[in-house]
Amino acid sequence: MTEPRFLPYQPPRLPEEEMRRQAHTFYALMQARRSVRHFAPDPVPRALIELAIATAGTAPSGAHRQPWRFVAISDPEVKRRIRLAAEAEERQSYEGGRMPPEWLEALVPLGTDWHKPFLEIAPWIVVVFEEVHGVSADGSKRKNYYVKESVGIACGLFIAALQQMGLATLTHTPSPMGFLSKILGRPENEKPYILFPVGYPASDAEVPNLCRKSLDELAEWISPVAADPRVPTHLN
Ligand code: IYR
Repeated sequence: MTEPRFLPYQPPRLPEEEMRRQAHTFYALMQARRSVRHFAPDPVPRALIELAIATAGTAPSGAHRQPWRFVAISDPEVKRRIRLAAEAEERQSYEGGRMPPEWLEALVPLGTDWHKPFLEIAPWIVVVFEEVHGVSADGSKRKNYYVKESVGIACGLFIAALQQMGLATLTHTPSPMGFLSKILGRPENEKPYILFPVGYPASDAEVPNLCRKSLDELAEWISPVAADPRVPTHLN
């Protein structure tokens, strides 16, 4: 058993006005984000992808196991193999009866189909693997905790980091994703979690006309009875 060890943690407290300003700026940045399926082929420096992955790696994780692995691909040959394998699976899903009519109906507003040209056009594909269990020095299995939650949070930070640097991405989950383990030669304790094409949006990129839920629709407040029953929103 290792003993717990602690360090002081005293990040500076900002004046409330400054907190509000920074929160608004970040909210506006994230509100402007859209999932993109039309990418420009322009290259993106590896250093930027490194920073986005490093940012993702700051996520909290169950028992601090950090159960994630990011595989970043810019090799056109490997991107092509991923595209072909993803399209073969997606074709089965869309046209081979694997997706029930209700699901296909739900995707109509997104305009998606089995063609995935972005997997070749985007300069980078980042495939995130969840580490289902760790492997100790003696080769035995080491349990991980809250793996899906931890990797999901890491992916959220990855998306935010890309948005902050003006890059676009898409949360893509070709299904099933086993082909990614094979093409990328990943060990048995890693399972594909999500795939992100990353790049600049194409100059003629379009996105579906969707609305996000308003704050009223997505939040509930449990406040003391004396509090103002209709507090004005601070989002404007
Ligand atoms: N994986 C398919 C289908 C798909 C599923 C959901 I849920 C989406 O939000 C979008 C697409 C595809 O990528 O086309």
